[in-house]
Amino acid sequence: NGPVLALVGATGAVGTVMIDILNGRESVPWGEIRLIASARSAGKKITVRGEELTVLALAPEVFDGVHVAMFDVPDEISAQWAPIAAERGAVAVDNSGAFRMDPEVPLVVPEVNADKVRQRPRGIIANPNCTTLSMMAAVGALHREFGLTELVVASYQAVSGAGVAGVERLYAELSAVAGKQVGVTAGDVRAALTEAGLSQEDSPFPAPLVLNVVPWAGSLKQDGWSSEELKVRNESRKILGIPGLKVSATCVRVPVVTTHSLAVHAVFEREVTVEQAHKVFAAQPSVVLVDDPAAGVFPTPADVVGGDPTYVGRVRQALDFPNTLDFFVCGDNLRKGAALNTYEIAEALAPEFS
Ligand code: 11C
Repeated sequence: NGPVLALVGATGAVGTVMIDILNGRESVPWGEIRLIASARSAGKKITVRGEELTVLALAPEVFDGVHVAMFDVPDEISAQWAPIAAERGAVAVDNSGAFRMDPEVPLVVPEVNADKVRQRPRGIIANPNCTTLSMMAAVGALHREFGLTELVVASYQAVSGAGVAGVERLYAELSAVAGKQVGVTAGDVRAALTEAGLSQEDSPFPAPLVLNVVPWAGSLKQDGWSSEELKVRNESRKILGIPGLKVSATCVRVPVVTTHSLAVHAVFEREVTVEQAHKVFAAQPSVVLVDDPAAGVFPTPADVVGGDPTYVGRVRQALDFPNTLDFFVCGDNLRKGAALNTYEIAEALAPEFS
């Protein structure tokens, strides 16, 4: 009566969105759904598709009989447990960074490289980082038509990319400055946060987020690059299957709760017009074109959060560069950026076990 699906990390930020996605699907191919989390959350009851399920503690035996196991947990937990799930016979679909660049693990965005789900010698399939994912459906569609050669992007990343702690911090900072005339002299925002008892050391971000933008996401890597910027480069190359793709990214955190945005400058082998690009976007089912600046119509996080598609607008031809397009994309970092893409991979696997 259908394959068995497991969700590891069922009580976390992405796991919670995953349960919303499972509950929102018209139908699902699964005969059984198992919810798994740390021992701390085990025993919790969560209703999935009308059935009250008890969260199980992560242990090797919980993967027995599981066909597809989705992991929405930190890198170190995935690194340890996805291979255990695979040994027990499940295909592990992992949303962490632990396996993305492993040559024996496909990195899949179904709209771009769905065929790769069958090439999984380790029994593990990786889901990209939410920043890369937020632009991949749009960039992949353009690449198919015009042949991508270069990508220069700046991200505008939401705080939920840093998990529940990121969201709580932004709300706390908003309360601390509410009604205060700050943001007018250097350091006055920091002073207002300190006065409200919010120390910078306790924040998941390296500077105040409220009334601010912070040009940093992830950890420090070589030559001043952040881990997030290198992920955008390396993962884009792997997903698109262009090992020599030239990529440069600057990742920036902004005071948005959920939905990452990116300003993209894309260079192609062939000539491309805005009209042609609009046609390509309109033909891609998971992309919604929102591009009428004369009417004030373009994608913004506040207008698209909670949605599944990638929203694209501000499509222009760069005036001084041939064969290029500039555009702006917004994608919900917890849905398509994380849970939804993982679930789409799991659904693509289901027929193998039905
Ligand atoms: C952020 N993109 O916004 C990150 C979160 O590699 O899966 C996801 C990190 C990852 O902070």
